[in-house]
Amino acid sequence: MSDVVSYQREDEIGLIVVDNPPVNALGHAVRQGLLDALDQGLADDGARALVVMGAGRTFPAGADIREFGQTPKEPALPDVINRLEDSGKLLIAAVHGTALGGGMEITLGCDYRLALDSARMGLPEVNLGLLPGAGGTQRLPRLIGAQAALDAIVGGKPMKAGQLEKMGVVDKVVSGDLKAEAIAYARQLADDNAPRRKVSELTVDKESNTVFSDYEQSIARKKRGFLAPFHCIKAVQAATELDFAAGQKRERELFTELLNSPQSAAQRHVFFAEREVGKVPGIAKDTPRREIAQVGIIGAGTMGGGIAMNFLSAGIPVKMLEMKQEALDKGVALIRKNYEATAKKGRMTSEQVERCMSLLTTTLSYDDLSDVDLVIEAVFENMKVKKEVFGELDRVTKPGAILATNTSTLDVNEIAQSTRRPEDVIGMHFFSPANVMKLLENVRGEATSDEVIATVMDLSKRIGKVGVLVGVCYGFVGNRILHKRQAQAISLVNEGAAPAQVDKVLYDFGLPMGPFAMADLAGLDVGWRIREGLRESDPANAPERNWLDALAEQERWGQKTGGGVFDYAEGDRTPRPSEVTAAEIEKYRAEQGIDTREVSDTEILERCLYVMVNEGAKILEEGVAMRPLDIDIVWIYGYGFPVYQGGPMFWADSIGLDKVHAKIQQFHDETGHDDWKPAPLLERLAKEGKRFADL
Ligand code: T1G
Repeated sequence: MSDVVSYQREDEIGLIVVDNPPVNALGHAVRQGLLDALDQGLADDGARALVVMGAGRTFPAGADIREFGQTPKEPALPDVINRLEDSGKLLIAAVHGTALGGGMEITLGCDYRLALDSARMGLPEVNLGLLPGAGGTQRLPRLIGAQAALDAIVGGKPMKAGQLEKMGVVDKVVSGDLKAEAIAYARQLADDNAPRRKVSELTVDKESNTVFSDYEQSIARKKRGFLAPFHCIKAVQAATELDFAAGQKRERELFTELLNSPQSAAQRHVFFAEREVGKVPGIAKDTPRREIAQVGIIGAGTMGGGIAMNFLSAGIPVKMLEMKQEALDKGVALIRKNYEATAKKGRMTSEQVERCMSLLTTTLSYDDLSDVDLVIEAVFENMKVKKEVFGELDRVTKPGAILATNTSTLDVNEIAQSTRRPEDVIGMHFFSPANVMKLLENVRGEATSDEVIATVMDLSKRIGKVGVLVGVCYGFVGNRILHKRQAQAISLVNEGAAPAQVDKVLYDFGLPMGPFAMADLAGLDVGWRIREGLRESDPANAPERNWLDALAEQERWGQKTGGGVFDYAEGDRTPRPSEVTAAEIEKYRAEQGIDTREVSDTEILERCLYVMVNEGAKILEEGVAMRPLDIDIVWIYGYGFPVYQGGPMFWADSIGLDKVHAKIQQFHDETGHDDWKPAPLLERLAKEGKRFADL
């Protein structure tokens, strides 16, 4: 008998129990164990019906993702489920926790499905660049029709037990003791001589002849560049055109194509990376955490308000401080406006809006922050102002309170040194809009204690963020790499490319927008003011004036002024090439005596991405990022790097570091520019034929 699947009989009912912590993943041993337990149950004359269930926290949550990419071992899951469905006894699935992917497919191979009211089921394979490969694309449409199956499979979102009962997937929803409920239900079915119900023998309702082409069109924009969603549609279509066996064969072909695709390898990398970033090497699992029951926010501007919403939405009371009442009123009004907009879209109830707003209080006095557990400062990006704020916080907050700064560029160590408790100071760099963007760069200072780091990393999850721990340097991980890419984009235009050409190359690569459309969204004035500041404070090292400065000086600040690098029609965010910009670029090239040349799309892609990889390697050498996967997650959740490319460091591995290094060396030989000086780490890995993933 396998040690991950057991069989026992209780009250004339055979129980097949999967026990493979943490999530009962359907690895090889579990698949074999299921067949062995099934055979035992079928041979057990005392068992009138069989129940399949999971031990621990959940029904099987899918295939073992770690096995993908390895040589597959028999029995394969589709065969296991076909055996379950063809077995000679009534089979009931009893679901708790999250029956996902292959787990849900097992339930579809059973005659009846019972679920706890807290359970969820779904087919999220598309999020791994895959499709349900164990009969899910053939059985689910037979149960709920093609349209609803497409929503479930292409959407990949888990569904609640109650919703599934309404859809006819779950037959009974229970609460309390699942095993007892399952045995009682199985006995009832046996007593009632309930019929076997093979889902594979059902036919699929196809709502219309265009349901599949319509669906493809409906996701074309949102799923641009992805492979899996469109393979999912093809598989469900096969269910409506072929008999079950042929459909399952087609499903397997499409599944195998995806499994062997670079996209799925990238998305599986991201699945594990997203979980790994939360673990901080060197900080023990049992490091004490501080309780965060109340939070103070300094600054009620766009960032302060967005940050506050994360805590309010997580049920954590917030005290918001400002210097003037009208700034507070404006900040509170913006928070309410954002919540009401979400409610209008049906993603919140008005009760939930009121509950969040009821957790928000405001103050004009620092003394009112004496009882909070954490304060996050989100004031003007100026060191003098930051130090004044932290001086006040140091004076009023209780011992053990965590003092965090939302700075995106300033030195966290210098801010910490302006207090008597630098060990309690940390950076919490939210991304705008802070209530929407999932990424949170948590910045550890030289003195930041393990307790503060562990507390803030856990808190990141609690407020629905992906927290990545980074070190102190200019721009931390995300912006530092972004600055290098933007610099390359500008150089490429100086040398002959058009801004629209550069943007199209990166857009086609899968980024939500190119460098110049992004600059127009953020506002050309932001970068210009920082450069002007440097030109005043440090003229010797200040950046040279370029055509972007010329645009900013003409108040072409981007979308907000109807024109920046690109032109924007009233109420339309579509970037259109601008004659003003073209003229400024021409003027700049002439002033610099630049002989322009044809710039290829390949060169644009290589220069914009390889400079990111090289900077990423330097960041790893300096310890500003702990692992390459931290950089990948920062860029995926903070800058829209396509998940199906896996992040800049994973992508570089997929290209081959020897090839990346050789090109970087060539760019360095050609330009002599420091940004192209190959990072020693990259050089070493390339020479040793290794990958960043081997670090
Ligand atoms: N395989 C291997 N490891 C898994 C796993 C899986 N399916 N799911 C979770 N883990 C690990 C995870 O890495 C972590 O490890 C620990 O379990 C706890 O997870 C044929 C092709 C179930 C909702 O996509 O969505 O079936 O970090 O931190 O927040 O059609 O995990 O502790 O070392 O995420 O409570 C389809 C994936 C597979 C579900 C729990 N299934 N898992 O969330 O804990 S493809 C999925 C999840 C498939 C078939 C196809 C979540 C969860 P560690 P966690 P959680």
